[in-house]
Amino acid sequence: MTELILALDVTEKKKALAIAEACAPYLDAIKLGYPLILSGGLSITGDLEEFDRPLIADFKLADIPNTNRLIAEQVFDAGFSSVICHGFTGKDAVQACVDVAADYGGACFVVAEMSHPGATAFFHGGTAEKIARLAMECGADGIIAPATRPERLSVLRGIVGNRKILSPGVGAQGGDVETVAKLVDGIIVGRAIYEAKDPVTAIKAFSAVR
Ligand code: NUP
Repeated sequence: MTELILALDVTEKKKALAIAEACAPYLDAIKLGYPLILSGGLSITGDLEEFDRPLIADFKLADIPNTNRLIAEQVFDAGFSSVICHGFTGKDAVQACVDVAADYGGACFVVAEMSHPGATAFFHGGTAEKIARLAMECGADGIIAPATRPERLSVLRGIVGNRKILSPGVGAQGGDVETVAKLVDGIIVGRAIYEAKDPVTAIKAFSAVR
């Protein structure tokens, strides 16, 4: 079954926690990024603990190996079970994230190709394929690849084999959940759930497709 990951980009802490609580029974993991961490503080990981769902840190680490390592250690110390890093920084920088994740018994996912329209300015001409290969060489647990371009998911699947593809871009960015769910290991959904009039009804609909 395809995992359902809630992108909790809600900048009002109380609202974020209420949505997480209501949606928790229907989701496999919660992804937090800068919007909520910068508004609610890193300690929100402690508040989310009671819903008993793995937390993914979407900080898209993109620094030198030492800085990536220091950030990744903070991420896992804060209670996250996975971290997302960029791959364009190269092997040593990605390896630093993968190694920290392994030390903590966690996972590292590498952004191979982004989902927004502008991403194709750089993620083209084989760049995403190169990053996906690099992620595999480093021993990453999987990649992030775009639900907005299902044909690219198939190409990248050929590189990552049975390692995971987590895919943002369904719903608000236009990706079709039925098409994408068959191609990936996890779909990442934000606005289509947390901006819905009734987030539980919305998440149930996504959950039913998997
Ligand atoms: O390529 C990417 N596209 C993307 O949307 C890589 C990501 N990490 N994301 C994240 O997925 C984005 O930052 C947001 O947290 C989530 C998608 O949210 P939404 O478009 O479903 O609201």
